[in-house]
Amino acid sequence: MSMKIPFIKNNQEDDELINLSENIPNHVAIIMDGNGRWAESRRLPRIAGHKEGVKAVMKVVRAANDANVKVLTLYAFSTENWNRPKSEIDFLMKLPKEFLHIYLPELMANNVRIETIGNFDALPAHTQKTVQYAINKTKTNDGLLLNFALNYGSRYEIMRAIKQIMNDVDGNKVSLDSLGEEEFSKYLYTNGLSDPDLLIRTSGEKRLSNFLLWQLAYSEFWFTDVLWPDMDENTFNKAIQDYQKRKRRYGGI
Ligand code: V07
Repeated sequence: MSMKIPFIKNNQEDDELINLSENIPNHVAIIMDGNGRWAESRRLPRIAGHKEGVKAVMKVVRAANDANVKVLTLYAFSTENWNRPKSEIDFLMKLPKEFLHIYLPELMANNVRIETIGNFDALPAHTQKTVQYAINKTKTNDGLLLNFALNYGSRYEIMRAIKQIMNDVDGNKVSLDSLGEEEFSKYLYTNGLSDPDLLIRTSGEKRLSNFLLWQLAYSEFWFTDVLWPDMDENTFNKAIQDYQKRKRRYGGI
């Protein structure tokens, strides 16, 4: 990974230098949108956009690691994505293997830990096997947590939490009177993680699309027209700088 640069020049609007080491978001979540559009604009099949998107994932992992971000949660496959053509789903389900085949050595060398959130058991067996291998292999790494949302849907996650809570109330493991927000959070896939400080969505769409509805309650949102396969270290750093400026404004008032 590239060397850390302590000061980088801010965008053109003002000539201020922003210290990249201050007010770094602990947890960044990203909706990786625009792969299909990227491909279509090049008269390529949609899957060519997904393939190109894999490279952008690694660029952002490097940038997040360099910026000292602790958790990076990436929306790789939603519960709604099952409505896509079978051929596209089959292709998407092979991407974890493609990604890990190329990049797992670099992730290991940089102490990155891989985890997932979502309905893991409903993924194809071959995908589960590949991803589980990477989770096991990286489980003692104590650097960046690279958290893939795979077969993730926020409403499903919340319903699942409610059902588990009702079960635990039945079994006297939890009492409804003592159930608060913090206790409720423990029933979500993100148990143990702090909420995202910053949400990024690419390709100009400004929707949550069933991503981390509970967890994003207080997060800063940052949108860009850049399509996911064109995402790089520079655009990621812009998002971080914008976040830093917002935080500094709060501090000044
Ligand atoms: C997927 C590539 C990025 C653009 C958005 C959708 C397509 C990386 C992974 C992955 C998942 C688990 C893992 C290692 C890598 C991935 C899917 C789609 C389903 F352990 N990219 N990527 N998984 N896309």
